[in-house]
Amino acid sequence: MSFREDFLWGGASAANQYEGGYLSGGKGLAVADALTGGDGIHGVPRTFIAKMPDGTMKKFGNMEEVPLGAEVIVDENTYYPSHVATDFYHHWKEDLALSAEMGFKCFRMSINWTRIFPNGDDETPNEEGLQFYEDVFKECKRLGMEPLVTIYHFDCPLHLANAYDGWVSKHTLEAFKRYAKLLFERYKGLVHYWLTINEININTNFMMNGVHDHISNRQNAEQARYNLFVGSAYAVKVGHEIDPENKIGLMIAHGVSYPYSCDPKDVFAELDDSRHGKWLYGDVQVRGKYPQWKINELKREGITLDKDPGDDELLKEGVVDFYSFSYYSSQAIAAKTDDKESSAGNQSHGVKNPHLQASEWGWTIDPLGLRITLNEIYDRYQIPLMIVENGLGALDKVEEDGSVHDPYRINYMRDHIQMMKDAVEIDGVDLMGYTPWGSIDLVSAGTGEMRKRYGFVYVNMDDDGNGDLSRSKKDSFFYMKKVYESNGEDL
Ligand code: P53
Repeated sequence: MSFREDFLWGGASAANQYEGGYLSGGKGLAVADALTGGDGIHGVPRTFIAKMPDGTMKKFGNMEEVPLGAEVIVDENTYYPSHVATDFYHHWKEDLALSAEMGFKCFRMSINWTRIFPNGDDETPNEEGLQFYEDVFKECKRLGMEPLVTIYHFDCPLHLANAYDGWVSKHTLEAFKRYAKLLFERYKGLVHYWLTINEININTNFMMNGVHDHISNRQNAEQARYNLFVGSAYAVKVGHEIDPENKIGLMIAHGVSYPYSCDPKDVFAELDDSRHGKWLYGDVQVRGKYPQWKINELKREGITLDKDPGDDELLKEGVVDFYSFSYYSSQAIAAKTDDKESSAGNQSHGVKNPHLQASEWGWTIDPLGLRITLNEIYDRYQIPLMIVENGLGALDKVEEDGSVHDPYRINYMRDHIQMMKDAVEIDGVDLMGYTPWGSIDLVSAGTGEMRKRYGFVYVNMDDDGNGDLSRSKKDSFFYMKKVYESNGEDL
């Protein structure tokens, strides 16, 4: 058995990195709109500018350090990559046509919360924003592509971050519930595939999510995590009530972790890291409750979650239909890390794996790790899986004739799709679809760079905002088209 006949081949994007039009059509400010670009290769982080309670301005490398009471602002004289991004807002017809030409059956995108509720918690929604997405979804359908819609992808409204400490607060949770419910009502019949919270496992630590004091204040971090779980469960429940046809998934940042050695201490370190970093999130959203080790941990640390009546039932009722995840790389985990080189990538801990090569940004390239990941998840939960992000962030060179030769990306795609095929054909994993990341170039979430490109379509835009935003096909465009049109047979 090869890939299903109805396999959802496609590509993935997120509004905060792709859409631009940051104040167009009534949109309000999101945290991402206040984050400057960084320099990933040279390790320069993205920054926020905040107005301090005493009126002075200060720069911060992380929301963690911005004190509550300070106001993160958008400074007129600073360049922010999300403001134009790669301008899906004005190029959506062209981009969807290019995607359909590549053979997409599915297009993953997210809705910008602040395009619907400019402050996150407004009384009435912004009709112009709602209409924008309706037009986009209709065009997807017309082109034979199922929209796969992420409700929340790194775009906490700036107002909720500044005034309410983002997801730490129940106010944010309640605002999210209203927002999610409205989307299900409005797009009923038009959208059938949904993801609740992008990479929920990195959401409390990631700087775009509006939580200020999450590293030193464990109580706040755990409450924010809990509120995200409740918000996700509510979305699943209400989404099913509004339309039983809806298929609603969770979304977790994966990447397999290997014990650095067969020393049981390394093996335990890996177990502990993986259950904190990944399995907790799957367990809550697939099994509907916190695992016992986590309950014990909270108790031991004296952390009490602020729960509302009915929450336990809600977590049970809001279990997902499918399990989606991002996969870019793997990491090695050691009990003792001080004598080893640390690894880069989108996962927090880890040491350098001597067996693997890495990308220009230091993310290891590990196709077999994808087959391992698919098996680990499927063995554990036995529900359908979907890979909703995968790909190689690389420096591309435009030739004089405008072409982009990206054999490194083609090799990465081929090797990973082969592993998906093995997982499906040999291991019997139930895989629904594959939407590689940033199929049309967009801004990097981690570094804010443009030059860290994932796309099969090149967008003429650089790190300083120069470029006419024109689109052109890379060599990988033609490769992916061949793969998709052969339902993954012709690699
Ligand atoms: P970039 C951090 C940790 C885990 C996943 O990443 C991450 C990040 C951000 O780096 O991002 C996911 O753009 C995410 C996308 C993001 C993609 O991976 O830093 O869902 O928004 O763009 C790739 O290379």
